[in-house]
Amino acid sequence: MTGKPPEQDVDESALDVTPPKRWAAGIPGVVVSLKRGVEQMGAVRTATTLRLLNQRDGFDCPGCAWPEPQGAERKVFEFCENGAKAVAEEATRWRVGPRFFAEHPVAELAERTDYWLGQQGRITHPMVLRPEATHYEPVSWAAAFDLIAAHLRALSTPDEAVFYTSGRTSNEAAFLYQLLVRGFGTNNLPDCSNMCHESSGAALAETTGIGKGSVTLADFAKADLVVVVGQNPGTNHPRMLSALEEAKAAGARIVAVNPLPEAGLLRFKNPQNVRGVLGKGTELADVFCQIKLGGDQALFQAIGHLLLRWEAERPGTVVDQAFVDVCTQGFAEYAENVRSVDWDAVDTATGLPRAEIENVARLFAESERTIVCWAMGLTQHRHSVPTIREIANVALLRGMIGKPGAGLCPVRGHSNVQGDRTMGIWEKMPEKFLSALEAEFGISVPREPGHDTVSAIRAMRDGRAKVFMAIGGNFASASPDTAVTEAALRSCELTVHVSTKLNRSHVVHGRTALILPTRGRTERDTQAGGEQFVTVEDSMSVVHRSRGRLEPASEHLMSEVGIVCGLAEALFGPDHPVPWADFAGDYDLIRERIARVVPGCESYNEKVRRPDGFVLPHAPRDSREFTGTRTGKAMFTANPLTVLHVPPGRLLLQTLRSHDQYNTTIYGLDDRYRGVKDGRRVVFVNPADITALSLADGQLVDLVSEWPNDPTGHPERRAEKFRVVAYSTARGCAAAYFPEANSLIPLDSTAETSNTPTSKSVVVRLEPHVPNPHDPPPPPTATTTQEGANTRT
Ligand SMILES: Nc1nc2c(c(=O)[nH]1)N[C@H]1C(S)=C(S)[C@@H](COP(=O)(O)OP(=O)(O)OC[C@H]3O[C@@H](n4cnc5c(=O)[nH]c(N)nc54)[C@H](O)[C@@H]3O)O[C@H]1N2
Ligand SMILES: Nc1nc2c(c(=O)[nH]1)N[C@H]1C(S)=C(S)[C@@H](COP(=O)(O)OP(=O)(O)OC[C@H]3O[C@@H](n4cnc5c(=O)[nH]c(N)nc54)[C@H](O)[C@@H]3O)O[C@H]1N2
Ligand SMILES: [Mo]
Repeated sequence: MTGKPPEQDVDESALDVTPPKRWAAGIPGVVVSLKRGVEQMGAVRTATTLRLLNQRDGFDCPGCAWPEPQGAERKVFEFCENGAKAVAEEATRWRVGPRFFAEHPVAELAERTDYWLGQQGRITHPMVLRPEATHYEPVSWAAAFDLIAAHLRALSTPDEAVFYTSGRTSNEAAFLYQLLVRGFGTNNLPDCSNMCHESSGAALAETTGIGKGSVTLADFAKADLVVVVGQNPGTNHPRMLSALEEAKAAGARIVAVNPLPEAGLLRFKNPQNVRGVLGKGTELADVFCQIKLGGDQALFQAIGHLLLRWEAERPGTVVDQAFVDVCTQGFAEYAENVRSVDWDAVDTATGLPRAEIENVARLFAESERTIVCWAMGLTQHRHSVPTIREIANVALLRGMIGKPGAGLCPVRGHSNVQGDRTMGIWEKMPEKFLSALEAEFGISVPREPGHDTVSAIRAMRDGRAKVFMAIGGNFASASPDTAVTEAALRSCELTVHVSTKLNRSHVVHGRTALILPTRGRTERDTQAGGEQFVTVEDSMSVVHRSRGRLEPASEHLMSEVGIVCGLAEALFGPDHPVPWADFAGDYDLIRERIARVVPGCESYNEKVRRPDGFVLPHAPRDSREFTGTRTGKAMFTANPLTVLHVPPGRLLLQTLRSHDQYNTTIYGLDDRYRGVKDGRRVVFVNPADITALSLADGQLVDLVSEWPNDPTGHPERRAEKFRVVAYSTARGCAAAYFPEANSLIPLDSTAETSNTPTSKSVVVRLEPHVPNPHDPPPPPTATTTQEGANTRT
């Protein structure tokens, strides 16, 4: 056993700020990953565990959904710094058992940060918090399942229960979970994707007929232009940097579009090659467009406008007319819309010089093979869906879907979020899936769409939902409008969390609360039928096996599959048409059913046993067919331009991830690339805005979000005590970390069509913090940056 979890909680007064880095990974990344591993797992366990990470006979990284190389391309060490941290978190030797819960009343735990809670270790026993009790106490699995079943049966309709999923759940567990929920009688299956790539799914399903990306990993080495918009791969998808490096080596240009000059987009020191370790690394972005938050729709409209103008000047040189004629519809309406683009609006929305936009448009015009990648910078705005539609328009115009080295690439977050959706975790699965489920199992399932994340919170808040169950995730911290979400959870009769680690959702509980501890990806899963593996799908639709080898953190853990089956047996009794007990003993039996219900999964058991698994069909990618759209053709769309207007004296705030967290799991308090150390309550502001707002670098401020349209009559929300950090960000745009800033995001401020919270565009004012009697003494002042050190040069 090495070290101990922290006893003290975060002390923000230790915060230190230095100039940001201009390159990512390399040796410091390796050192950090090993250090974290050894601290939490010990040296031997670190070595054996990391060796299995992302290998064919090993387990899928619980970090991001970036794919593994196929065939001989796969390296002996196929992981990144942040993947190693994710593994260390799960494979930690620290434990949270009955004694811990006896020593810490829930009221005390509720005062702790997510960081402290997560660092305490793996949960070892099922625990219950009874009505009015002050402490969680151990409970048997059987009693826990009976308790949930009794609460569910007592509801006046199944729609009073909500079943959340986070994207780490395996395909097998997800398939059974949605079967349980639909068999019970509701489609209330919100998931983290509602807050994540829902906008991508909505826009792509409408325009290409399938809500998934059309690119494979091999396409990167063939591309001649890769555009990375609204994504920070150096932190959130570090293995993507290797793909970018490869693209670059093969001659591709890279364009980064981001309000922040993220280190990983600028230069990459690949820890896997000599040049990366000893040399200066590879310069990645050829062009960096420091765009304003929410300006991407305008940018892509302007690019479309220029492409059409150049086509008119030299017909036959820019538009892929053959593709447009054969494969698409709606071109005329689209062309009409962007022909009249309002350049003043483009200027206001993007803040980019006209020449820079022309330069990027020129790269699109000259490229034969373009890939556009994006993540949360595009999906979490009011106009996210039209923004992504606009990217699809440009790709269609140039015929960039369904050919090697080209395509649309929404880069997913959670390692199996895409697989969970394929397996039916969605509040509005299509009729075809639902009827296949009925035919396969001889049950009937409801058709009425269920709650997504935001509407689930409203339902709990308004007393229309009384039981909340989550398989993974941290709903309390990940959701918007923290005060509203927490009150919603607290108003439930029962909250149930299937979890590996302690988090805030366990201490913001219903009248009765259960924590059901589960095995993680890294752990061995032995059942009646022998040792099991599970399957997952990555961001590029590759489905493959994952098998852990470590001894489970405690003998009392159940697998997620086992938990779903146990609950189903308690709820439905022994005569149910679904053979739950058999499923729990042998996961091949679940996969046989998946093969018959889920499109593209025929012969599933055989195909997932192939060395690299198999790739799910994707008609646009495979054969340039767009059978999934309304018209059977790829759809151009004409979208009115949205320009976000920020009142004078206000900033537009985005909430993003530091380099030392996995969503609400806080690994540590440093954001190495951005130069922040030992603290998280910071707000990054452009130095010119700091001056214009009469603030000072290093000053403590309260962030007050303003949303006059709030339908619940709360136009303002306040988050206290953030330190101003002078930083290179687009003018008028600020940034703070998720989840600390979630309290500022109004529940009802969501994206059109996808209903995703607008976590990347919140209007805020910064008010100097007025010390109150509870504040600790102020820190010494010498630690913040020298004037301008963090700004773009
Ligand atoms: N280590 C680690 N890996 C992770 C995660 C993690 O927390 N930690 N989370 C996982 C999950 S669930 C997800 S969804 C992904 C998230 O991956 P990212 O989307 O990279 O995550 P964010 O930190 O939210 O970063 C958003 C990026 O978009 C930029 N941006 C914000 N608004 C705009 C905009 O309006 N326009 C443009 N052009 N850019 C904008 C921000 O400056 C930032 O660089 O990562 C996954 N991988
Ligand atoms: N303001 C703001 N809010 C955001 C975002 C943002 O950018 N800004 N991003 C959004 C995005 S993209 C996402 S995806 C969501 C994330 O929302 P969630 O997926 O709900 O949150 P996580 O923090 O990923 O969940 C972490 C918890 O999962 C549990 N866990 C970990 N591994 C396992 C496992 O193997 N099995 C089980 N059962 N449990 C496990 C642990 O108990 C851990 O505490 O947050 C969203 N919220
Ligand atoms: Mo995500």
